[in-house]
Amino acid sequence: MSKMVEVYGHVQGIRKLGRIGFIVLRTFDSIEQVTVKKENVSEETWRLFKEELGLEYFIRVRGEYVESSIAKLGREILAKEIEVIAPSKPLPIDLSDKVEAEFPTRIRYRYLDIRRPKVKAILKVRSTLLRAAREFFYKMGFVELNFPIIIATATEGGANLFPVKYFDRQAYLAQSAQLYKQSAIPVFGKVFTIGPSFRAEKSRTRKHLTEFWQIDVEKALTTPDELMEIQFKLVKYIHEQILEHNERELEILKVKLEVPEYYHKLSYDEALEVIRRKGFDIKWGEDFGSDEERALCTSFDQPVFVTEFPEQVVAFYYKVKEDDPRLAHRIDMYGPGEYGVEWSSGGLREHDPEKLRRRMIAKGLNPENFGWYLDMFNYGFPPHGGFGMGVERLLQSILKLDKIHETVLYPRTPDILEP
Ligand code: AMO
Repeated sequence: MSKMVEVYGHVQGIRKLGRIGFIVLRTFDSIEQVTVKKENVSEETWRLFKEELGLEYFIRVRGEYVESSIAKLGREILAKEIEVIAPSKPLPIDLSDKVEAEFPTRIRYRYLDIRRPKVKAILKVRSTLLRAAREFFYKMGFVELNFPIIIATATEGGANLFPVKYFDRQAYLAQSAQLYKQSAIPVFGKVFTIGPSFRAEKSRTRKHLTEFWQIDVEKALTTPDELMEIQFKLVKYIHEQILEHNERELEILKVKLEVPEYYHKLSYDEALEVIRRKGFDIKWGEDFGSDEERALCTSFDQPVFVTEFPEQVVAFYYKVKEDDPRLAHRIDMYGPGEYGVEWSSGGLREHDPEKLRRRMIAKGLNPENFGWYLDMFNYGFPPHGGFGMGVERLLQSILKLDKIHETVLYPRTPDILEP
């Protein structure tokens, strides 16, 4: 095997011995081993290699591929010529994955941190997750839509809105696509979007971001069972696609991915029992906090759906159960195990404008702020339901990451606004 090649990449590692040396070259899609021998290169290339070249220099290497039993790819490049395209300052953080800098330092230099193989691997898996979700819904005949980000009202309750000055009016960043995805139901029947949500929550936890992405889905004439089935199949397909396309990334991240085989379905009351058995004193009518959620997730090794939440903990747009008005048709999905978190929330929606108006008032919201939303239900609005799945939380569970921040290129939290 001998073939002349020209490769561009960053110097990820460099080792200089007497008349020979090695470069680990990180190209955009692989890691190449480059061997530089004094007798094979010009004086200028040898000088450059010995005296100038440093970590993260972006270089062009011309040489030939030769077989190698020690290189990972089974080949190495025997350099003939090296050219520096762009030099690099000495690095403020280690990028080798060997010594990980403290988290705040990594974030400060996130534009360099993302060059680390581990971070790159996470972001590549994220890309597969998004493509798989999109593919899944296209195959099922859903229409992909885009909803406004600058909006006039709260969609998930008023507490955690980011205000935006909109000329002489007050606007907000969307907490979700909720009201808008519902508005498209009479037209398309099956819609989805993959887009950002913004929440001004001062939660400094391993699973909260102020800007996160949702796979937001809405379907006419659906049932709780169908919504669970769709979500389970979606998550399964995402796992399968990651297994198929990200073997190398999973190896870098040392993750053994297991495709979900089936799911558990518990009522809220049954979930309370599981949580109480783990020693938590949660009262009927309370939503699950982080500790309760953890107790639930670690009780299972397959995804779990919890259905029929108490009416007082669900948002105004959920449908109350007709035969038991203490309960509403909300369904949450949880990932299993140590890294399990709430993957999604969803359920059936109320489409009777008068009932909706009353629920808004009961929940302390002013129906006047929801004029167009309430009005749209007066024009032949089909019954419907849907869900919003958190992209970062799902990825965090899949890749068994301690911090959700690792799943985004540039995380946003109460403390992080730059870069
Ligand atoms: P909810 O507010 O439960 O529901 O959000 C849906 C999913 O989004 C993820 N998520 C978050 N991820 C990171 N940081 C956060 N601060 C954060 N908050 C939520 C979670 C959660 O399950 N409109 C409804 C969905 C629907 O009913 O269709 C909604 O927004 O994974």
